[in-house]
Amino acid sequence: MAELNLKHKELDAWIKEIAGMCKPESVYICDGSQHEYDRFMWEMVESGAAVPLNPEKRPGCYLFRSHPSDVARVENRTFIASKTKEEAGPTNNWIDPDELKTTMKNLYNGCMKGRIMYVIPFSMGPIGSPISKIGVEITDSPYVVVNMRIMTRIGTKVIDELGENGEFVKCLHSVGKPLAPGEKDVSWPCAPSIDQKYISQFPEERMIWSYGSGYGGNALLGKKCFALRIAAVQARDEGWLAEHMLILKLTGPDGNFKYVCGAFPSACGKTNLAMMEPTIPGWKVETVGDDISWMKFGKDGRLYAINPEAGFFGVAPGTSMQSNPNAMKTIQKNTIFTNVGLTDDGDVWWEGIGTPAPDHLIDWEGNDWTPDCGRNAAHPNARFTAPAYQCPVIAPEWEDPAGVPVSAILVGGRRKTTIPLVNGSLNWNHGIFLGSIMGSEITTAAITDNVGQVRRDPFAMLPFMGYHAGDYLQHWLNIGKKSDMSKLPRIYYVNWFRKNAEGKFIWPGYGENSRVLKWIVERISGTGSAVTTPIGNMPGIGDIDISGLDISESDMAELLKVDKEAWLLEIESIKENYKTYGDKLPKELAEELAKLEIALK
Ligand code: OXD
Ligand code: MN
Repeated sequence: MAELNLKHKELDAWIKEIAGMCKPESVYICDGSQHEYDRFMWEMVESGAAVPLNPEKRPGCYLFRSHPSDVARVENRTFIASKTKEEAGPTNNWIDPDELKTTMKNLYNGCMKGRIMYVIPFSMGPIGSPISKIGVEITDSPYVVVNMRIMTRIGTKVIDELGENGEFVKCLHSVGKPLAPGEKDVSWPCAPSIDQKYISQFPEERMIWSYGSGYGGNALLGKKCFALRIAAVQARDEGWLAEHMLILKLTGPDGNFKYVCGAFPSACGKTNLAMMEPTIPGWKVETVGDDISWMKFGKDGRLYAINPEAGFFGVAPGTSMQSNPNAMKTIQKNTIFTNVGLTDDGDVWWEGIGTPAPDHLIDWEGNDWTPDCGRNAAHPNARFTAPAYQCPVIAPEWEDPAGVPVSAILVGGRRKTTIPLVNGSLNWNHGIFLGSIMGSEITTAAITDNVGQVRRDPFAMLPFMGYHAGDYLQHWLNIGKKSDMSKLPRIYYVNWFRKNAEGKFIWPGYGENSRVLKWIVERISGTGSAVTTPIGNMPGIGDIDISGLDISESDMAELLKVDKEAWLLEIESIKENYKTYGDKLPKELAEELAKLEIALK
């Protein structure tokens, strides 16, 4: 420890304090170099934690298999430890911060014994951008280090940017598996039981403490914990927006382009939309980000977005040349795969990859697998971690420190009834109303879905709001009050997932969604037409370009219908949901709901 003497005194003191508590064998400050990454990978291959893939098929790629108990974000072990329960609100798990710290300090005490403590200085967003923010993650997991190097910008350049007293978010992570002297490590260390896992946010202190899990958003603390939960609180206090949104650039045949953000809950094809190949001739989509958007006001009064991440942490199963060819090309090299199947020739395979299942492979749990064995080859939440710059359609300006001006925000979920293909907000408050009621049907196999079983997920932020959900929606409304509304993005509620009476999807989705984006861009540009309905501004039949698409007029009519009876039921379900907010339900939203009810009756 004596050699540690960083010029940033607070950082230096914090590292020493954590080392004193966690008692690692040594402390290592990551420089972020390729050499360092290669060395860690090599060490993990040596220890058996990583499997190098066939360099002829997947150069620079590695496979990891997690412990079967540590495969996803653990929402019931995720805590917002604000000073009061009231601040965390009804949708977050709350524990008193002092109590939580006492519990976690007991767990952290000596938790890194026999391990190296890695210090990862990282920037969310391009280093030096006025929209970016810095964090430092302390972890005992080299798997976290290599993933963070892809997902964020890490290393010495970030320490330099911090200077002597730059602000940073303290992120502490441990897998929660100290090693006794001479004890051999397992390939995926983690805490033995679920109730020893804690993913804790301390919003007032801008601090994250994570313990017991090595997987995804539980461990890569720049992503959900910082860039959403903590950043949402910073955004509220500083007057900007930290959102669970993709960012794409859409260019038309005339060369004009617009930037569009989109909030969708998990399993709605967000990454696919962000990298979409439009089917309408002359239109082009380029990717700025696939998961998170930080938006701040520019001097011109418009909202500018950056993607705070530098990589994609995408769900592998279901990703194919048909669903997302650009993701498939992105993950051809330099990619970390977690919990996918390993083919006998050293490549990866998963359900829905679009190629026939091989006769034999090694599944995500390390066992022999054959197509008839009755098990999945890949875990349904298996992931790829890939550098964003490898995406063939990455927008050239994706790292522009100024961000990109946002013209439209999409909100949506998976709804087989009621919600039309696209519906434009009437004004800002109405747009926030649409964002507040979005969500997906809960698809439990045993129940037939109906409007009562919608999981409302405002702006897809339910698991990621670092504070009271009512205050969160009020913040969106306040953004409108403080700005020139004519310069704000327009909000559109989309639904690609309508089904017909036979249970089949009516809209083909994927690249065909570009037809809806085209209408939206035409609307923003003032050229597209729409009809005003009780629920919003909708395309009339014929306003959406369906040339070359095999879809009947009656199907289009169904997709664009305002189903009055269904909406009246929807209103009852929204009223029920709005009770969650108690007296923090913004009055503007209650008004929007009342207006909708009157308009429909
Ligand atoms: C994600 C999620 O992993 O939203 O991005 O669950
Ligand atoms: Mn996400």
